[in-house]
Amino acid sequence: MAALDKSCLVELGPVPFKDVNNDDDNGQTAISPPTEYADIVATLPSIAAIGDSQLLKYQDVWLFIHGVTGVISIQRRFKSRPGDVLLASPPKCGTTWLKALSFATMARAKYPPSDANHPLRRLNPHECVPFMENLFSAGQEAKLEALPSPRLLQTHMHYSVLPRSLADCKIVFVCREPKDMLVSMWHFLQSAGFSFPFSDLFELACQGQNPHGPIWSHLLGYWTASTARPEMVLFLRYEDMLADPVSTVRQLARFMDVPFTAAEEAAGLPVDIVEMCSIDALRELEANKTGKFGLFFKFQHQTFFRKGVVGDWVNYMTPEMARRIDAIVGDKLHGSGLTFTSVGTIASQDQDARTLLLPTSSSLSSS
Ligand code: PAP
Repeated sequence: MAALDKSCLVELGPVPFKDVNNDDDNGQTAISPPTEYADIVATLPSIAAIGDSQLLKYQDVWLFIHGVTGVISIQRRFKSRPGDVLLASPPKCGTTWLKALSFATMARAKYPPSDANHPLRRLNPHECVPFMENLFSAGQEAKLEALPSPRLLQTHMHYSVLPRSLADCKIVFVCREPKDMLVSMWHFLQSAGFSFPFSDLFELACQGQNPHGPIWSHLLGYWTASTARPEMVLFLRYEDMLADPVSTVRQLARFMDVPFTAAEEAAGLPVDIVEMCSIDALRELEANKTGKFGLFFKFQHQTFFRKGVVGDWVNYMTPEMARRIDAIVGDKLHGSGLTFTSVGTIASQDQDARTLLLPTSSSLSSS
């Protein structure tokens, strides 16, 4: 793939997706799912999961049916461009935050964080950076073509199912301690109208059958890629981002080949970006208090900004549940060098839990 002239990246920056594709109804009336994959979909193993819905197993990943169509369509139709940057994650691991930080960092010349009309002050982060599966499953991939380079794109796909053209892009992956991820996912699905006990999602996760599961193969795919090609795959953890968001922003800028200059550092740009993208700042904005995201499932913008802490799992899991999933995930990750550490006993208060559960970062090669 031909390289993009990096000197122009800072000047250009990504353009907010919604500024280019501004449908009144967020693309609702233009939904036109591809039908040519019906034969493939019909043969896939399926399970009844999460209320009345089904999950299908496509290339060893459990997905809602729209997700399957989206992934197949991406595998067959996506055309990468020089300069594309892919943000990848399991759901509920900090995608919204990573979108905001990455967009603000890459677009800082055109949209300084001091700008009162900054795109992230008038749009939800998901309206700035498109979710690929959503668009391809709705037959709306032309909207990605309309987006000028450099493009920031987002996916929940496992590394193993990425088409070559996407795997060759620069990729930023963010993950999160799995128990907190599951609690966040449960709240999120409840907010979209799914009604089921947390224990259902927990059981699915233990079997590797949660939406976008197995959790461990999602993690291992990007972990392995990041250790093999650290200049192309940046592996981040939500917990590390919370502990030191300014360092994360600097890391993002370096990785995207747009490091902060001495003048930008002196002007406090990394700190300004972190403050603009903090959960407290974002959740107060009208764009995030109102509106919905999603084509097949609808999620209120406000549901993307819940607690934003480490260790909320203690409020939803028994010690036995925690030990069980820790053991399963630990066993699956064994030997990879990737670990998640839950220290101590179950705390009764959120605040105690946060201090107990901060992960060790000894296995991180990316910091
Ligand atoms: P998605 O996969 O549906 O896009 P994602 O953004 O990855 O969701 O995850 C949402 C989580 O990130 C929420 O965690 P919680 O349920 O445990 O609270 C949400 O609160 C958290 N989050 C969203 N924005 C921020 C932010 N700016 N800073 C820190 N955490 C955030």
